[in-house]
Amino acid sequence: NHTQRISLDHDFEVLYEKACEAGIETAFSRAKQTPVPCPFGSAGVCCRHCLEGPCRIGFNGKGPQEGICGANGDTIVARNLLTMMIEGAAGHAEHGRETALALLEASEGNSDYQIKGVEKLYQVAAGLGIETNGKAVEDIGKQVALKALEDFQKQAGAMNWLTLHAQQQSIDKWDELGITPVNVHLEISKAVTRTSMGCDADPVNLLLGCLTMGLVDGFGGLHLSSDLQDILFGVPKLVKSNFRLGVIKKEMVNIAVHGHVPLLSEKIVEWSRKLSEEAKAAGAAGINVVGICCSGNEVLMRHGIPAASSFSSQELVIVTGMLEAMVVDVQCIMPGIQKVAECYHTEIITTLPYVNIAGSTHVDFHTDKADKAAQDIVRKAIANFPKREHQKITSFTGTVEAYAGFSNEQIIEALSALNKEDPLKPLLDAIASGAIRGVAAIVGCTNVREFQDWGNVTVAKELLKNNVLVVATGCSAHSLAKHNLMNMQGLEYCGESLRGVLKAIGQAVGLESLPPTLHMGSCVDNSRPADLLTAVANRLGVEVKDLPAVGSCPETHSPKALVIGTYFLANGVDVHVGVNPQVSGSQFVTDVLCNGAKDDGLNLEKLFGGKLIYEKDPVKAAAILLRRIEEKRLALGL
Ligand code: BF8
Ligand code: SF4
Repeated sequence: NHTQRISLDHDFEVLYEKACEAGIETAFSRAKQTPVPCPFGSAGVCCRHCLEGPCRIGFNGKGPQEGICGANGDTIVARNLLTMMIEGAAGHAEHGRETALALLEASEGNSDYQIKGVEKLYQVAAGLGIETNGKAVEDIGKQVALKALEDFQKQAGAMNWLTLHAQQQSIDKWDELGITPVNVHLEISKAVTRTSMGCDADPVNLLLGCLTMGLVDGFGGLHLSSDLQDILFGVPKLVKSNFRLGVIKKEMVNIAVHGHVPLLSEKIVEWSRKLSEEAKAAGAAGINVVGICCSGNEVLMRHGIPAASSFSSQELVIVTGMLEAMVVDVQCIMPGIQKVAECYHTEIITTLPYVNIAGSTHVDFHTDKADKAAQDIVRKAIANFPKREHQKITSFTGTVEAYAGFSNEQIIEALSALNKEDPLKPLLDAIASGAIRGVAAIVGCTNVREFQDWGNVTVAKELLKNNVLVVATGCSAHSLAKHNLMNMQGLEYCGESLRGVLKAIGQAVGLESLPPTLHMGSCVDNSRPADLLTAVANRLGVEVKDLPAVGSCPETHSPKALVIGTYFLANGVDVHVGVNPQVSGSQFVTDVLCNGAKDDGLNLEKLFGGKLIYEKDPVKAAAILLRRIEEKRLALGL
């Protein structure tokens, strides 16, 4: 019975108790104050798209069955779902656009950034049909950046990044359904329009709109961001680092980087190293940067920066009393951090003009003054070190080792050690022989209403036990790492044949083995598992939808996770969510999303080849995913 517990990670339970005793509110305590969420919102039947409402549809046919305007439950539920998709896709697309601008500025030389991933630049340029012969790196960088920005402007055709990464069969299907996105901003603006009062009132059409948002997210958000970040900062390579609260060091100036776009956190890492003498002059042993959420994943993947917390426990990191500054950029930043910080010496520093938190410090951050901003921020943290209240400190010694940095380039490099001519072959052979039954991406969040890490870890262990190769991104990667699933200890959870494959590949690159699960990065880096699947499908001459591959988001919290899932659904991959996706108020919408190909009526599986699986119990969810993997194997003749 976990009702009084908040996390599988004991350190956070210690801090939660401490916070409760000190009367400090956190998301966990606020969640306990409203144990039951609003039933109308939970079912997706509450509409507040105009001032005649809010309207809500009564349950079981009782009470109003239409809003004032006549919108029925199916329309309202589908429209609310699309609203969530828009929100998720907009966040990722804005991330992509900012990165594209950063690349343009770096290429034009008026920025504090340079292109570090030259090989990736050539590869992306070639994919986009950009001539590279005899051109300077900056020139090519500029052409690539302009092609990326076109995906926010062009008025006809398909998005450049979609054509760059999608399989032709998928594009044909999307064209036929009329869901292929033209440009990110056009599609988002169209989707906002169609959800507004008096526009789209056809639940089927609205759900197709959700799929367009999935494609906008997948290509304009995920792929575009990962590609351009790899170009700017380099492609991640195998690194070893640490997780859990022991990564916060009592003798050091501790700075947490939190948010998503790595432009800021890259510079914080750089300047923390450069300014360590100043920290020593202030009486500290040096400067220690730790990661939270996806910013944490980004700097872990490229610099081996240790990770302190995933989403749901972000406020509790401050309760250690040892954080001099928490620097944030955008997304998944709880406003609650400011009030918690006020109980300690911690300074919350916001950095983007459109993400401020009342009461916090703001240091304006832009690519042409990134070095200056990062120095200011690091110096603020150093200045806070002497302000620590020693009686309020709770320190932890435990850390868990974890391997990360599994970009596709790194995976291919490892596989090349086994087969230089045809690197994918060892992986395909393992799948064909059944040594690996299939591939699962465990992605997404931790959610304050869930027992932290439990769903993520349980689904992973169940799949590993059954010889499924597991890759992870986002906050779920934090969960897996903290519980030994990214170091060699966790190999004991793998089935024997999977363990054999991991060892063979790992030993080829000088490790004892690959870790049981492969950390592929942040949430935008869900582009990486997608690219891996596409490469495997192309090599086999099949479609992604045919592969024994699944996605699972056991502790979903963010609309971003829902829209990432929708991107995978549009590619025919089954997607599991462990948290209510808020569509139960419409049987029709539920059927379209969750029914199988053999069921009556229209549904996703019939159209694309995969479906949404909503299952709260992680053991049952894993069993369903395993069954789906076996079904796809069978259909492939394996
Ligand atoms: O983009 S996994 S809680 S931090 S939404 Fe947020 Fe979910 Fe974490 Fe990263 Ni992704
Ligand atoms: Fe009510 Fe229709 Fe307005 Fe929604 S759009 S609040 S259902 S009147």
